[in-house]
Formats: sequence, structure tokens, C-alpha cells
Amino acid sequence: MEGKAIVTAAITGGVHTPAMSPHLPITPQQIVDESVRACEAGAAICHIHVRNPETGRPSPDVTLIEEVMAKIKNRCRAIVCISTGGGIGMTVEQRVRPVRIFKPELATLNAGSINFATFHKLDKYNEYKFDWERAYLEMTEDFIFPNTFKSIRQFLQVFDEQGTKPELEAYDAGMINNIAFMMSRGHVRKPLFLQFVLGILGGISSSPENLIFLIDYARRLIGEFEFSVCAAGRQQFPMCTQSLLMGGNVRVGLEDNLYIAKGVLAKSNAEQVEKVVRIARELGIEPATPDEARRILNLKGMENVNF
Ligand code: KMH
Ligand code: ZN
Repeated sequence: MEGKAIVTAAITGGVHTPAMSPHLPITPQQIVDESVRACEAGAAICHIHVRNPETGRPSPDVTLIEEVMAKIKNRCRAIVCISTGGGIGMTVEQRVRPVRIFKPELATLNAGSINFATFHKLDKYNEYKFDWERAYLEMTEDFIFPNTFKSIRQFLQVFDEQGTKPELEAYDAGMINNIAFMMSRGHVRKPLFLQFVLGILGGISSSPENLIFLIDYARRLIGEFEFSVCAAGRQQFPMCTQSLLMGGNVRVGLEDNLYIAKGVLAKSNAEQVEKVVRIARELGIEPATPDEARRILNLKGMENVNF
């Protein structure tokens, strides 16, 4: 759709911990309110993880996930994209279960295994709100985020059965190769939706050259596809801007970056959505509405989900 870009808001994620920002949404109600405000600000997709409301720890609890998804659906038309990345240390079955149960329109599918590291953030924070936080960061020095070919195939089978479109997360060039392989075996079919994730320690770093390379490499292996870009930390807005310039879509949100400007914490997801929408409009690009995004991504529609 000419002149339109899909904005995703990744509301809370499973990486940041409560000590890092007082604005990180924790409870189901906070996650819902943040999602609705992000949608009002121009986000068409809300990317959802949930947390234990008492401790803020990322949680695989399907009751919490259901509460969040159902309440968002009641209040706005945003596409609810459930994470199957989950949180550090969750089992593969815990991660795919929400797709099996809730049949969402869209869910993430992580396209390969990486050393998913956040332990380097320990240097930045001296005080934590909850006991689990320090250990949660520490254990990532020895953590592999597992997405084997077998589990990718099994995830894609569940997605197929539930009519859920995979948002294919690529953290490095090899994952594009994995996607092409899964496509050659018929496990995933066009039109594909790729999310290039830059700047995770363990994956490819953020730079203009790297993003150009990833897109070019994907075109060579896959042909045409729809793509979005997100980047960890301070490269969030520069990489999103480059995506807009290259005809792509963007993902912002507190999952990826807690800041709105250098040294200034974002007070909400909506604040980041507003900023990326301002940048897009300066470039002559309008945010796609949720229903336009459904058409662009060829989704089954919000009346066909089970929540
Ligand atoms: N946490 C991000 C780096 C997922 O939830 O499945 C990538 C992500 C993956 O959002
Ligand atoms: Zn996520």
C-alpha cells in the first residue's frame, strides 16, 4: 500500500526488568491501557508479552495472556500479535501454547537460535526492585535462545492449524537462510512478513550497512516479502527511519528501548509511537490503520480469533 507503513508497538517484552524503568507496563491492566493508547497514537499492531503482576517477571501464564488480549480486543481494533519468544528460560511448549489456544491473527516465530544476552546491562543498574531481576540478567551469559529447525517446523504447523500468520523474526543473516529453507520445504508460504531485529548481543548489530545487507540478502533468497524493523536501545529510531526510507514498516515500544531521547526515559509506548509517526509523516508516509495492516499482511481478521 503506497505511502503507508505499519507501526508495531512492542509493549513490555520479556527482556527489560522493572528496575530499569518505572514506566515499564507490568500488570494486565497496564499492558492493556498502554496498548490502547499506542493504537490511538498510530500503532496497528500490539506485540504482547505478559508479566507476573506481583513481581514483574515475564510469565507464560495463559490466563494473563487471555485477559490482556480480550481486553485490548474490546477497546480497539489493533492486531494483537502474541509473542512466542516469551521470556528467558521458558520452554518451547510454554511459548507456542497461546497460539494453540487463542488462534491469534499474528504471532512471532523466531527463525533461529542465538546467544540472547542481556548480562551486559548488569553494569548499568545497581539496585533492583525484585529478587529475580539480577539473576535473570546474569543467566543470559550462558543462555541460548532455542529455535531449532524441528521446533520452527512444529511452531509453523501449529500456526497453520490455527490460521495464525507468522511474523518471522530474524536476528542475523543465517536466520534468513533458515526461513528460505523452511519455505523450500513448504512449511511457510508467501506472502511472508519478516521482522529484522537488530542490536541484540548475540545477533547482528545495528547499522545502516547491516540493514541494507539483510534486506538485500533476504530478497536474493526469498524474493518479495513485507518487512518491519526493530532495534534494541538507542538505535531504535535511526533503524526505524531507515526502514521507512527503504519501504519497510517499523516496530517501536518499551520492549526494545526504554528511552525517548538520549538519557530521557519514555513515559509510555504511545510516546514512542507518536515520535515514529512524526518521523514517518515528515517523509510523506502515513501509519496504516489496523484494518489496512490486515489487508497488507493478508490476515484472517479479528472475528476469527479465539479470545
Ligand atoms: N524481544 C525481541 C528482541 C518475540 O517476542 O518473539 C524480539 C521479540 C521476539 O520480540
Ligand atoms: Zn517480543
